[in-house]
Amino acid sequence: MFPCDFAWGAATAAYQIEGGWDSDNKGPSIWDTFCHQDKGSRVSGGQNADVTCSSYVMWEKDLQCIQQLGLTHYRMSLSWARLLPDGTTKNVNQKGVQYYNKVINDLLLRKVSPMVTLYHFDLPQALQEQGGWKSSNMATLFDSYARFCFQTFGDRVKLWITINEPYVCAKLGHEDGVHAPGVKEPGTAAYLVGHNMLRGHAMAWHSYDTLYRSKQKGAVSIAINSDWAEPLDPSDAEDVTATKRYLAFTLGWFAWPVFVTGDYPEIMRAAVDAQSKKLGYGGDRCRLPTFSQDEPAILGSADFFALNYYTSRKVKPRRGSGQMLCVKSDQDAEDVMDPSWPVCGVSWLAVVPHGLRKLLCYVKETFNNPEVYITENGFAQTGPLQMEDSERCRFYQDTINEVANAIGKDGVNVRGYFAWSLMDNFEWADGFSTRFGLFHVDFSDPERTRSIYRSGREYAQIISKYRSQTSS
Ligand code: PNW
Repeated sequence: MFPCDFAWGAATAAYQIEGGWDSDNKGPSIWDTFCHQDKGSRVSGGQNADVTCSSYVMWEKDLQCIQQLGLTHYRMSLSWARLLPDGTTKNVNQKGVQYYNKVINDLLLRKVSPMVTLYHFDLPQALQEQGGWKSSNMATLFDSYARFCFQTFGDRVKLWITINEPYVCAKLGHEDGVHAPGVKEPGTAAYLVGHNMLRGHAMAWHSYDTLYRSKQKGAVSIAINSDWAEPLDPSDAEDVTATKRYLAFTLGWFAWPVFVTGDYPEIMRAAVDAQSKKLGYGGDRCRLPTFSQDEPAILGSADFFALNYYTSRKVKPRRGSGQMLCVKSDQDAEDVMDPSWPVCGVSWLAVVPHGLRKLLCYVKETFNNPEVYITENGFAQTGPLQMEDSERCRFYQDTINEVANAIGKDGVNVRGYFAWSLMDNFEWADGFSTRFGLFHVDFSDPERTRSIYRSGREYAQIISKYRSQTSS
């Protein structure tokens, strides 16, 4: 039921695992700044990822973990500021190039295909000082960085993700301010940031398409995160419409322009405009920008669908507080968890494996049956360490069954599955208190010893079982 060339993977991101935050000429990123500023008050326990898993030094240990799991693919990200310390191609850090060359070459030696994310939340601080993602310029700066990476690594890397989770960067980084760069400008900045990320993504995809594709023969997409959502009461028409709005403001915000029309979902634009009008915002100025016809087309700028799925929600209209200028008010949807869903580790993560199958069907139907890679999916542990993590084992068994059914019964063209994460790492504003790994990392040990969880052993067994079925 899994095709023989199915990608069995695990994922990480540069800032979360590398450490070496100022080693060998690396420039600071907005996450370095965010963690260091205000006496560390931005992140749980004042923690930072100055060292974290120390993969910048100990990457060979990661390779051993990857091999122990029997992965066919590994999703990693590049630190923009490690390669280009000031964010521009005027100044290339050869040490950074060497580092990623070593990792990529070693993966290939071990017959593991890299999937490389260009941008996973860590903008060079130098570019933030020029306005960051709120600035229109950022799209072309991102395109130059992307071209540099295609040129430098594209002979060996065949699967690219331009930007990871633009929703999280836009909303958590520029509306709620709980992620770097910590901007709190509700109702405006998130739309601008999302817009510039989509523009940058599309420029990079077109650069690949015209300059590199014929020679390098790879594929490029953007990783979009979304919950699955259902009406709280399916017989209530308002709940049904609120659910459509909920999905339009999460998955649709980024997937609709790329896969359907080249513009934002109509219900999203209508909702933002109606709310602006109601609050008397800005006269003719739209908070949700429009794409220029003179720039590379957004529509069609992806070779596959890259989906990050963690959880599900039940949805009803939002009551009260519609007077505020913010994304949540525009979206006008209240999301709740079904009391029957267990919640793991972090408060937002209700464990709903069957939601993934439903979301995959929705993606198939809404976005014209694309090839899909599940680029992230995982289960968090907090509190006392449990190496025998039976709940997480159950979670992976159930989830992979749902993926098998999506492929076998629903005909969704799923091409790969990446567990988040290869190993415990720096979980953004939660610091090290939240553990998503298939390997435990001992952060009190200078050697940063990696030890496999039971879920890691079981994931390895699942992979080996399905691979032997398809290869025989
Ligand atoms: C994703 N939320 O981010 C990221 O791509 C990973 O880097 C991260 O470690 C993983 O999910 C687990 O959280 C998210 O607050 C960060 O809803 C925050 C949220 C969702 C996803």
